[in-house]
Amino acid sequence: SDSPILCRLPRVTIVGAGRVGSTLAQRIAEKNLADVVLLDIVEGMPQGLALDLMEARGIELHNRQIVGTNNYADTSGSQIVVITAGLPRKPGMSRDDLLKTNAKIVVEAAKNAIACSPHAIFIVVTNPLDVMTYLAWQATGLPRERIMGMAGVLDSARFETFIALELGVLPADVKAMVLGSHGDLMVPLSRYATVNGIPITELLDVATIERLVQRTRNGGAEIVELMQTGGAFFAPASATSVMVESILLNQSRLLPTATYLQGEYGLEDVVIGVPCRLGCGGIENVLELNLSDSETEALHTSAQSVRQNIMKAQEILAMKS
Ligand code: TXD
Repeated sequence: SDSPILCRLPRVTIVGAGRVGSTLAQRIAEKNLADVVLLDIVEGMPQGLALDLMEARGIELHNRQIVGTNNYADTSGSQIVVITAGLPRKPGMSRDDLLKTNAKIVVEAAKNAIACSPHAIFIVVTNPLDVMTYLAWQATGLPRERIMGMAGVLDSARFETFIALELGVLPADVKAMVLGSHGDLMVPLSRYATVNGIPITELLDVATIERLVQRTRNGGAEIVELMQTGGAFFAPASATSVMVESILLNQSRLLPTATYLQGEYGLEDVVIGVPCRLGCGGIENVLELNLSDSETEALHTSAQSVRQNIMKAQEILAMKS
């Protein structure tokens, strides 16, 4: 029923029309990247959001379709499926506390979506991110090139923001990469962070860099504590939109991406964030950096905690079926 696409406008399905999902729909439509299908279990809500976004088109000067639905049949033939369905954190919760509720939601969403869009590339956003990406990979049976998670682009943007604020420079001039799992064990690579090519180690002392790294690790929780009613969504939606853009426009951007590792960095059968080139085939290649011993150790510790949570999630899923 689904034929590979070419002559159609690109279509991106977003499962979960909550705060990240609806903001992402706006970004994708207003950047003129694709038509968007917003799907949620709540009846009427995605339809209302879609109508609202459609009514902004004349003002924002674009002509992309935004459809809201509760039915997977309306998502068929999507080039990209983004999964944001699930619960966000409340104050005091870790991302791992979301495991139980979100595992079932993500597996179900992934299975339903792949059935309607067998050629799609999947981007998982739901927390705990690395575990959910692994479960979605398993549930869809997709090759690893076509299923990935968003976290590193956001974590890197947070690190870049804090560096830019500290130095009083334009955020876009700061480049940094954060690897590892999306959580307290993320691995910000300070020695690779630069301001227009100048390493931040030339510009900031060790204690300051460590303070910025800590703030990055805590970046999600800092916002949850302030908002009290959910987590960040503007920067997460922006971060997801650049991954969507790099795939749809075949930009080959090198972005930190949660991917299923097959021996890279000495890790296998686990999902974790590493630099990946994203183009029209999804993940075009996984870049293996020459990490220092302490960076490798941090990455392995991070992977170990993801592994433990994958096992927990699998037990939970087995119990419910
Ligand atoms: O860096 C990252 N990966 C993240 C992840 C950055 C920000 C947010 N991150 C996580 O994304 C967050 O911890 C959550 O697990 C998800 C979604 O966050 P959001 O803030 O958008 O949560 P909302 O506003 O509660 O939206 C979730 C929606 C809501 O509308 C539910 O009705 C819907 O998901 N939902 C479902 N949709 C479809 N199908 C099912 N089964 C379903 N269950 C809930």
